[in-house]
Amino acid sequence: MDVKKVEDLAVCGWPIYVSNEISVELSHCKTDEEAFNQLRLSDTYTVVSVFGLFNRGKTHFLNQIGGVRLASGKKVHTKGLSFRIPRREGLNLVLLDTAGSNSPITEEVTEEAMAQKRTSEILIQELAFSLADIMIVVLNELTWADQEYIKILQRKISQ
Ligand SMILES: Nc1nc2c(ncn2[C@@H]2O[C@H](COP(=O)(O)OP(=O)(O)O)[C@@H](O)[C@H]2O)c(=O)[nH]1
Ligand SMILES: [Mg+2]
Repeated sequence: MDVKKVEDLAVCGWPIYVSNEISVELSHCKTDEEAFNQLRLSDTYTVVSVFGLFNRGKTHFLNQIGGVRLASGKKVHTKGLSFRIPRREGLNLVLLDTAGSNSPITEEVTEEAMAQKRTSEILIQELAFSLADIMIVVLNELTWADQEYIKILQRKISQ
């Protein structure tokens, strides 16, 4: 789900992209119910959300633990919120990847673009936080920005 701007929700919504693998699998389904049954999704999931600043290796880590292939790399930026369900028997897990905080603005850097970036990052973090059953923070190298980020998460957990 590509959460670029909070304001888009009132105008055009946020686009949801489905992996090629799932698109092919659902191509013959005519209704949402048929699609749901085809995916054999469970009613209950444990959501594992990965947090951390931009470019710390969140997507790389999820790919390693989940046996999934989400796009990862210095030039590939995870869009908003990225959900992946490793479809293994008896494993009701949702892996939730986030765009991460502090990623660069990809359009003209104006005051407005910075404010929009800040609010959309806060929203993404809030959504991932409220959905999470298990939280993993990926650090890689530890900077004071990471320490501050952890403090904010700790404060939110204890609220
Ligand atoms: N070899 C190795 N590469 C890593 C590790 N963590 C991150 N990277 C690399 O660092 C880059 C950024 O990782 P990515 O997962 O896209 O960062 P994200 O923005 O936090 O999701 C990618 O090129 C990864 O392959 C790690 O533990 N080992
Ligand atoms: Mg990523």
